[in-house]
Amino acid sequence: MLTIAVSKGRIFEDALPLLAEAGIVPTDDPKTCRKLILATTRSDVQLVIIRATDVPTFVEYGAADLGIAGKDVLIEHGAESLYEPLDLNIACCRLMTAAHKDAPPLSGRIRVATKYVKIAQRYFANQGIQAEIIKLYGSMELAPLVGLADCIVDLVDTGNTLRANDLEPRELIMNISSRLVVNKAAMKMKHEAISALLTQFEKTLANR
Ligand code: PRT
Ligand code: MG
Repeated sequence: MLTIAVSKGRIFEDALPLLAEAGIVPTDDPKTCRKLILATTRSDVQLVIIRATDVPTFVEYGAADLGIAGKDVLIEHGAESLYEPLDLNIACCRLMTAAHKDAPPLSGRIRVATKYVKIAQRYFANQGIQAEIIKLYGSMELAPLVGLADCIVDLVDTGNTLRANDLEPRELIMNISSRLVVNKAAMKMKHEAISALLTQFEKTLANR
C-alpha cells in the first residue's frame, strides 16, 4: 500500500487532476466526507487528508510514503530529511513582504508578523534589517492595521486579500509551488511502486 499525504484546500484541488492521470481517484469527496483516510480507485493507493503544515511531518516519520506540500511549508519545516524529487508546479504563489499602502519604505528596527518565522528571520538578516518576528497562525493582514507589526510576510496570489485590507506587496522573497516529497526509507522499500508513480507524474507534467 502507498499512502500519500495531502492537505484539503487548494493543493488538493490542484493535485486531483495529476493524481487522476495516475489512475488515483478518491472514492469519497473530502469536501463532504469527514474521513481522514480516503480510499482510491487504485487498491494499492490511499490518501491521508491533513493540515498543509503537517505534511512534512507525516512523510518524515513514514506515516505517509509520499506527500504533496508547498515549498513554503517545506522550507519552514526544514525538510532535509525528505526527498523532494518533483516540482508539481501547482498551487503557485509568491512569498512576499507586504505593508500598509501609505506606509513609508521600511527602515530601522521593524516588527514583522508572519507564520513563516524561520524564513522571515533569514530573509531580514540577509537584508541587514533588524526585524522582530511576531509569530501568528492566521489573518496576518490584520497586524499592520492594528499596529501589531510594520509589515507582514505572507503568500500572495491575486493580491486581492492585501488590497481588501489596504496593504500592498513590497518585496518578493521567493516563488512558491507545491512539491512531491518522499520518505527516504519508503523510497528504498517501495522503490518500484514509487518510481512508477514518479514517472507517471513526470509524464503528465511534461505534457502540460
Ligand atoms: O487551512 P490550514 O490552516 O490548514 O492551512 P492553509 O490555509 O495554509 O492551507 P491551504 O489548503 O490553503 O494550502 C496552503 C498552501 O497552498 C500553502 O502552503 C501554499 O503552498 C499554497 N498556496 C498557494 C497558498 C496560496 N496560493 C494563497 N494564496 N496558500 C495560501 N494563500 C492565501 C494567503 O495566505 C493569503 O491569505 O491566500 C491569501 C492570498 O491570496 P490572494 O489571491 O488574495 O492574493
Ligand atoms: Mg486554509
